[in-house]
Amino acid sequence: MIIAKHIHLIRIWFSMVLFSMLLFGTNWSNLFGQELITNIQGRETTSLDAQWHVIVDPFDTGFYSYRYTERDDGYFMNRKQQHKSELVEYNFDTSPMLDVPGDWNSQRKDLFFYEGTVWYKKSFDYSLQDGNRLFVHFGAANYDAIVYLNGKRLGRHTGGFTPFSCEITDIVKPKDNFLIVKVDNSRHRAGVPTVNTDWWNYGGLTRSVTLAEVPETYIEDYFFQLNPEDPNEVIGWVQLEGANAAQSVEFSIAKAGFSHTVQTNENGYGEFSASIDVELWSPDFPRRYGVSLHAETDTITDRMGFRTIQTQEDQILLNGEPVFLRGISIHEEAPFRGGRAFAAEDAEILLQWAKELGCNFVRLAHYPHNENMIRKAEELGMMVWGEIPVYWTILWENDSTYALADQQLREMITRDKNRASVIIWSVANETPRSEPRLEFLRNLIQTARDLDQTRLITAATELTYDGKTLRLDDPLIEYLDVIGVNEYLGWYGGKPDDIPSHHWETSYNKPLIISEFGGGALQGYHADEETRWSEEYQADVYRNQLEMVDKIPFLSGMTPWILMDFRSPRRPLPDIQDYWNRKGLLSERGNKKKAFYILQKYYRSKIQ
Ligand code: GCB
Repeated sequence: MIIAKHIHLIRIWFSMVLFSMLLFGTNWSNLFGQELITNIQGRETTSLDAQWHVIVDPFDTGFYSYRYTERDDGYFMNRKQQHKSELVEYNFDTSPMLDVPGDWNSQRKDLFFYEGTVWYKKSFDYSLQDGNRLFVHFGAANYDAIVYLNGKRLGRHTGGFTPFSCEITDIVKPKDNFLIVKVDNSRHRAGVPTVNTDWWNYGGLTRSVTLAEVPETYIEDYFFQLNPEDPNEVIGWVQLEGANAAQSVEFSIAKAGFSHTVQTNENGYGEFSASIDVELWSPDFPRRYGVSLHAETDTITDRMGFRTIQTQEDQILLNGEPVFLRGISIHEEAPFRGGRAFAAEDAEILLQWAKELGCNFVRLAHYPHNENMIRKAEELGMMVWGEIPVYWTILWENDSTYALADQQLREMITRDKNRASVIIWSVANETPRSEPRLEFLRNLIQTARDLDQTRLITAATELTYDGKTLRLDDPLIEYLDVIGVNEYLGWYGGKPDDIPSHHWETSYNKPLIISEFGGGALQGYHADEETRWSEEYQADVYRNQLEMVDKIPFLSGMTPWILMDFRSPRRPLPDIQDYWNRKGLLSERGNKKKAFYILQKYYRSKIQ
């Protein structure tokens, strides 16, 4: 199986890179990636979600000495005063607490704009069954995390939106373990994202922290997807990790009468393709099956849908049939409570609003959202665009920037590759044209294709505005399956009334998703259509945009900007924005604006 071979080679390459990073050390690297535990929800776990003690450390005093060298007695040692004369200038146990998961900015007023280090500490007891292994798994920490258990440094992870885990088998004790994480959300010019974004830099342990107990040789990862060319064939591979690497592993779906056993090699890897007969997943019929993997030493279960996604000329085909993607863009912000969303309940609210709007598709902008969102989408029948934060002005010629982007792409695909909801990977948003940028993105696209040949690849490109002609001519388009493009006629340029007189051109025979259009409105503010920030102005933008885009012959979908108002430091206008981007169709309190109903009416008319 060529697809699977490729993936295996990539995995070996990835391990080699990580190994050399471990040997030689770098500042930016993911030193956890060697343990890519996937499907964390399908494992035997203990949650560490709770209140954790925190120390806010703006000068990194717990990490650097006054000579600015790394301390070996830093806060990670969790020292306590032993004698009344002893000087210890911190104390986790008397320090305040924050909820994990959760960003710090929305939990404490004094941390609203904070960017820097916060130390987190959680104590726990654990009796590990003899012969088993234990991992600590972080759903995400924004942006840079260094993890210590019982004073020992376990590793470091950079990148705020993807999971990482590491083994603690040899360190964990039955009683009084202390897990300490230094989380730093400072922005970096060479980072991914870089310093300039239009969203809030929420810091902290923003997603769940979990202990996962597995057998000595366990199922580390697996892939199980339909062949996009043939819905009666499934492609699979499995990766075992541990001493007993060569085993037989049975993939089975009881409800579909499917069973196939594959033999893993001395590296724990085995791959196959097999005939299968399943009811296909779609937004109208989000059928999911219970899938089991039985190895000789481990078992894991999953619930997954099966579907195919392809393009044919300028159309997108779901299960072989043309589909129009009635979408909306979403940021990972919690309705009502505010801050970063992380819970299944947050996902349920956001996706139900999208359903009410008439959507069958959501763009999860501009970074990988939490896994609950992807799973809920699969359950509710919502197709998903997944994205990495290669946004605006990335340092295209910097090797460590590339490595960070590459790592986040791999981590996103590793986590979500078995979800039927995800149909498309996006590698970049609104990046300025240049040769180095093209090379950077072409390499990312190649990686995405090597890792997953069952989904489509896109990016939000930029248009050329030539009078009344909008030209899709970004050279990046050549390498994409689907053209994404952001366009803000009627908001950042021109009047809403002028929008419909524009027309679109392209020389590429590929489907188009308009990945953004929109305008801002303060919910509840009413005026005439010419008044900025009124619901009427925003509604007029939508009315005119829909009239224009409806005439684009190669249009396959759209994800207007955006479902709900979201926090942004770039939006200070008093009494209107107050640090909210107001382009939501709903306010952050869940109140619908007029434009919501305009898009809803349009989408209802599009339902075949
Ligand atoms: C864009 C960006 C998005 C912004 C949006 C805006 O083009 O992709 O991140 O939030 O415009 O509101 O200006």
